[in-house]
Parts: sequence; C-alpha cells; structure tokens
Amino acid sequence: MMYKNLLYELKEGIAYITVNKPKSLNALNNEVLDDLYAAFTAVNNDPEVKIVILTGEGKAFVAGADISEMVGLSTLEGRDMMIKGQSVFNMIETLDKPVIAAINGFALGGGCELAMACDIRIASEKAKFGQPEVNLGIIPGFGGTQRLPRLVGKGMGKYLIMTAEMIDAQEAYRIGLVERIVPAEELMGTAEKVAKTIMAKAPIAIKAAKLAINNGISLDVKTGVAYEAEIFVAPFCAEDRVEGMTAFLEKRPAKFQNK
Ligand code: CO8
Repeated sequence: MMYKNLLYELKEGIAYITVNKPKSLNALNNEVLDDLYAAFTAVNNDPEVKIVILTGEGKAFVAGADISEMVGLSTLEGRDMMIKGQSVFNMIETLDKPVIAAINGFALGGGCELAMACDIRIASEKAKFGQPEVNLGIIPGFGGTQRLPRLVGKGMGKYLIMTAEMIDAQEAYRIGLVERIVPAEELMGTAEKVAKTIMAKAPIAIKAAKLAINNGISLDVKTGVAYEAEIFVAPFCAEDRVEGMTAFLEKRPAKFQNK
C-alpha cells in the first residue's frame, strides 16, 4: 500500500504505519488525515494484519494539527477538519485489531490525541507530550478533552490543557499517559515485543477485551459489569477457549486458530 504522507510495511502480521512528513514534524493536515483513514481501513480489512504499530518519522511522533493549514480555514472548514480528525481517531480506537503507539518524539495537540486513541502507548525517553491548543486560541478538537481526563484524571487533564505545559516521557509515565518508557534505540523493538506478546493470545479474546474496556469505561460499574457478561460469551463459545484451557492442562503452549 502506498500513501503520500505515510510509510507502510507489513511484517509477520504486524502492520507498521509511520507518519512521514518530518519537515513539518508530521503535522496533521487534511491530506494526512485522509491517508490515515485509508491506511487504518485497509489494515482492518486485511486478514494478514494482526496488530498495528503507529509511529512517526524523524524527531516527532506528530506535533499536532497543521497550524499553517488551520490558520486559513473558515469556521465551517475548521469544523469539518475537526470532525474528520475525530472520525479517524474514533476508528483507530475501535479498530478490530490492537493498535500500539510507538511515540518517538513530540506528541503535541493532535499528536497527543492520536496517541491517546491507540490502545497502548510506548514512549521513547525523548518523547514530549502536551496539549498546547490554548496557546493558539482553541481547545483540543480531536478528542483530547475527553480521552486525556479518562487516562490521567480530571484534575491533571485540566492542568495539562489549561496550562499547555509540555511534559517529558518520565512525567507522562508517572501520570499514566503512557504505559512504558524505553531508551530511544529500544522503542521499536519494545513495541514489536509487546505486539508479539499480544499476537500470541487468542485473537477473539483480545478483540472482546478491547470492546469490553472501550464500551464499558463510560458506564457505571454495575452496568459495565453486565456489559462485560454479554461480551464474555463470545470468546467462551469459541474453539480457541477449549484450546487455551486444554493447552494449560496439558502443559503446552496454546495454538490459537482465531476460531
Ligand atoms: N503545524 C504546522 N507546522 C508545524 C507544526 C504544526 N503543528 N509543528 C511544527 N511545525 C513546523 C514548524 O513550523 C517548522 O517549519 P519550518 O521549518 O518551515 O519553519 C518545522 O515544523 C520544525 O519545527 P520547529 O522549527 O518549530 O522545531 P523545534 O524543534 O524548534 O520545535 C516544537 C518543536 C516545540 C514541536 C514546535 O514546532 C511547536 O511548538 N510546534 C507546534 C505544536 C503545537 O502547537 N501543536 C498543536 C497544534 S493545534 C492542534 O493540534 C489542534 C488539534 C485539533 C484541530 C482541530 C481541527 C481544526
């Protein structure tokens, strides 16, 4: 698959999507958003793809929405771009397959929001995070006001959005914005290791777990637990459940067939 603003590679079931506009620190304009939509649609439909690793080329993961494009937009065009970005990020969040963000550098504004739409965030020690939108007279519009407080809590979410403070990877890890931090040279290797760990599990269980967490998180616990009960049934009915449990009892690795 070829994209103007992305690099794409499929290796051993892992799709690598790299935002590739390093001159503008991978800023998201309408064209990049279209490419991301096309790429994530394609990986979702490709049975060879089991998991996705999303990263950025150069010193940024993504430094935000493209300010040079946004400055000239009318109000309606700005709204359209916001809705487009939200649709792409919602799609990533609800993709059938797990998505790991390998955050190599700046993840600011729309870049931080993009990372937050992924299932798991692994950051290089060189990564920097922030929601600097209020510096530009706007608020986060690609989901940041909703996903950030859900990850780091309401107070810290407000602090980061209202102060526009840029934080380093260590602080992002401390507040729960990322799940792992590693030296820069180990970033892709660690992301691959995590991807392979997840790929070794029953795919139907991974898909169900993602669904239960994504859709349950905004419910009260009682309703969420009832929802979990509904989702629980599908993997329990699957052949892979019998294989997983039999393999445990026979003290051998499970051979999951996605059945
Ligand atoms: N948009 C456009 N161009 C950018 C962006 C960006 N977000 N970030 C960096 N660039 C460009 C710079 O303008 C520069 O271009 P040039 O070489 O032509 O001058 C090039 O990338 C390199 O950047 P710097 O020279 O600034 O590199 P530094 O290492 O000195 O600084 C920073 C790196 C700190 C990341 C700095 O570039 C910066 O502060 N960038 C802006 C970060 C920002 O404010 N991001 C938030 C944008 S708003 C947003 O994301 C809203 C999302 C919702 C939008 C809804 C749709 C309407």
